[in-house]
Amino acid sequence: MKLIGSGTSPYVRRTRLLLGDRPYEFESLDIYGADRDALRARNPALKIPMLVDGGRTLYDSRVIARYLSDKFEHAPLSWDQENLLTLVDAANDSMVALVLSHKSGLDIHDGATFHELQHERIARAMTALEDVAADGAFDAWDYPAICVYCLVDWAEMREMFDFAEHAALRGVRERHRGQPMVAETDPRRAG
Ligand SMILES: N[C@@H](CCC(=O)N[C@@H](CS)C(=O)NCC(=O)O)C(=O)O
Repeated sequence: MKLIGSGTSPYVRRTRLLLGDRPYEFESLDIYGADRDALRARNPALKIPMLVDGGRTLYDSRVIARYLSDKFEHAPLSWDQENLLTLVDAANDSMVALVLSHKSGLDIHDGATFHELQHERIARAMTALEDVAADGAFDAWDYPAICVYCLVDWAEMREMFDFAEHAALRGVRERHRGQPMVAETDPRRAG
């Protein structure tokens, strides 16, 4: 298997944490710079991660997780867990959109409808995740916990969210920071 991604993407990191110590090759792409053509050649959606296995290329971390779950005969996620992943992805996608807006020179606090919709979605989704985290939904190191860990750690690194009022989400990070491959995949280590 080959995983194509980057050292900073939270979606790539969750896939690396799911793969753990299984053997695979990791190829890092600079998707907004030197490796843009390589990305264009491999994924018309122009996003990372991608997983290549045999003759098949899979796009999207959630599809990759489903594929790996089938391949390694893990129990499927429950519908409640799928909903939690949708909340994680909603918050993370909106944060990525705001980071790109900021990198484009826009003021993400200018009151523009596009920016306000992202801020509102992030606030709602993070509050919902905080509530279930407080009830122990991410206490076990399973795929939903991995995705929450990657979101919280990346949001903190990018200064995209103030966790002062979200003690349970901070707790998920503290609880799992020693899990296998977490230190090795820290986005702060990527150039
Ligand atoms: N739903 C996708 C989201 C992946 C995603 O947004 N990746 C970002 C990197 S963190 C990306 O490739 N962004 C490129 C872009 O938005 O142009 C997944 O779960 O894999």
